Amino acid sequence: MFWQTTRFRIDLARPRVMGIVNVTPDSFSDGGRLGDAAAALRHCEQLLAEGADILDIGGESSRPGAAPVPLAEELARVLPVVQGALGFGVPLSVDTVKPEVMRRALELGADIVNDIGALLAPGALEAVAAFPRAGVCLMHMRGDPATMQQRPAYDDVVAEVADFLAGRLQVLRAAGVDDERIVLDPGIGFGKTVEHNLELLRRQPELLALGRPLLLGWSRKSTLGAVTGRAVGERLAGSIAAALAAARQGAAVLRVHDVAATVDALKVWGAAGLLPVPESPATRGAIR
Ligand code: 9MG
Repeated sequence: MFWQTTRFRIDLARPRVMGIVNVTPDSFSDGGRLGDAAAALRHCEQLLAEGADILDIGGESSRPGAAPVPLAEELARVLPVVQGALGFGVPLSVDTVKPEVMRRALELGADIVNDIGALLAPGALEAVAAFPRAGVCLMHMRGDPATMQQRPAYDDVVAEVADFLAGRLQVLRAAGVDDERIVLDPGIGFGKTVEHNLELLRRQPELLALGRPLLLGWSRKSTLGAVTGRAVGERLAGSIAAALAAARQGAAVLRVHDVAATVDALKVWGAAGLLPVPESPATRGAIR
């Protein structure tokens, strides 16, 4: 399967690694290291040197309880990094829920919108639909980052996530967005308990029936802390294990902080024959 994006048609015959670029002073992962565009661009180059296939640039933290960032501030954080990273020659994703950020980033030439709100914000669907080749990742979230971890409840988390994603897929199709532009994400940690997240991992193949590639973000998430007893800065091994499990269960894109370790782990599992086999040697590895 392929993911059509503004400049690239990404071959997903092997799992792709999406490196996280947080341009947020309060980022839970880098503690403000990437507070300016130059530092963020250096981080982009580092992730690419480590083997990232896609960069996901975001200016608003989505961790539970995070404060919203005003539009002007988010634009000021994200756009200079997108502008500077366009020359790196890899697909650029913009992690945002704001239609104006989507529009301005796509106008600059960004390739993908990664929306944890699944284009539900007024104007978001229109913003993406207006760019006929832009890729999009639609993520499931119950509630919003401010409230989502307040006793989330499901009868069947996998079925409910699948229903939601199937509904959003229909809405995008009706708006004229081609299937090939769309990737789906069950939203690990977004309005889900530890058990919900683990159930989504165990039963992830059921989501493949939606017919679109899956993107999974397990990196450093609190469920890994619950399983291992580790603080956020000590979750590398847990993150790699979860990424491998997700890839083994059919994930096409892995959103990660620790690119080098994830790339190595995927190479070893690929060599061991533990990952899905590429469709054809001719297209293997191509991002064009
Ligand atoms: C922005 N962001 C944080 N976690 C994420 C996840 O799991 N998936 C996607 N698509 N985006 C995420």
